[in-house]
Amino acid sequence: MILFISDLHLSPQTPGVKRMFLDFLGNRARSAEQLFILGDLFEAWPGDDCIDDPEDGFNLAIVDALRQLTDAGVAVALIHGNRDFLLGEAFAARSGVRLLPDPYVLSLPAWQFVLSHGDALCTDDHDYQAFRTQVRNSAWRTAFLAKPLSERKAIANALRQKSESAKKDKTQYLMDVNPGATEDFLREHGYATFIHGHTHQPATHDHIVDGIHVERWVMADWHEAIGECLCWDGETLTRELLT
Ligand code: LP5
Ligand code: MN
Repeated sequence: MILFISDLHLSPQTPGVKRMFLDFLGNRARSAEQLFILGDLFEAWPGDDCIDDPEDGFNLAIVDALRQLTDAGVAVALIHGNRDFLLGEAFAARSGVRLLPDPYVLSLPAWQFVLSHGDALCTDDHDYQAFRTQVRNSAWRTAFLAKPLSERKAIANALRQKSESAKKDKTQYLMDVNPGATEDFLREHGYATFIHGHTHQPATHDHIVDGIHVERWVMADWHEAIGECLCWDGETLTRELLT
């Protein structure tokens, strides 16, 4: 069995989500062979040195819980989100989680999936795409990570606030995937079943691309009392509610 989760936005401000996630890792996920995390596991990740932040043991507790799961033999893999694109090799080594490229094609004996966070397809949001190009650049990344952790945390907080206020002025279509870009994406990935998060608009969409039926599963973000995982049992994909 393979499980997929996305958009938990873990932070000390949402203890209910943390509790559900630790419960998920200790119970539901133990019976899986693989767990895929499709981005935005964390509310904001300012660099891997935040694991040992002396001011905050939150991230260490999450990394340790992931390590217990990977040590128990469950293969855990992660695609970066727009909040945690700075999760790096130190995080991977400490947690046992494998970092995947975005998009990632998951070829199984009975089915093909393509996995992504989903933000790259929100092509109508020009402000966001410009921001994304800037921060995903390796020179920018090196310069940012050279700043003290306290400064990076302050920048991340300021950007979160900026993002929340910018979103108030954006119409809904800007914050969803672009239909044409999505169709091209499905074609480029051989009409595989597409699973993504990011938009916080959970639904299962039916696309007809070049006369071929393709499913697109949008995962839900987690809230204090409710979360979601998708489960592939080898034949069917189903949504499971987590509480
Ligand atoms: O995240 P969410 O759901 O609120 O909205 C996203 C887009 N916003 C973002 C910004 C993140 O929320 C900020 C997270 C920072 C954590 C990273 C840690 C450290 C990195 C620091 C980087 C400097 O991704 C939002 C989309 C929305 O999804 C839907 O798709 O609309 O996009 C924006 O809000 C972007 C704004 O429109 C433009 C922001 C311009 C900011 C310019 C500052 C540049 C500073 C660069 C370097 C210091
Ligand atoms: Mn996102």
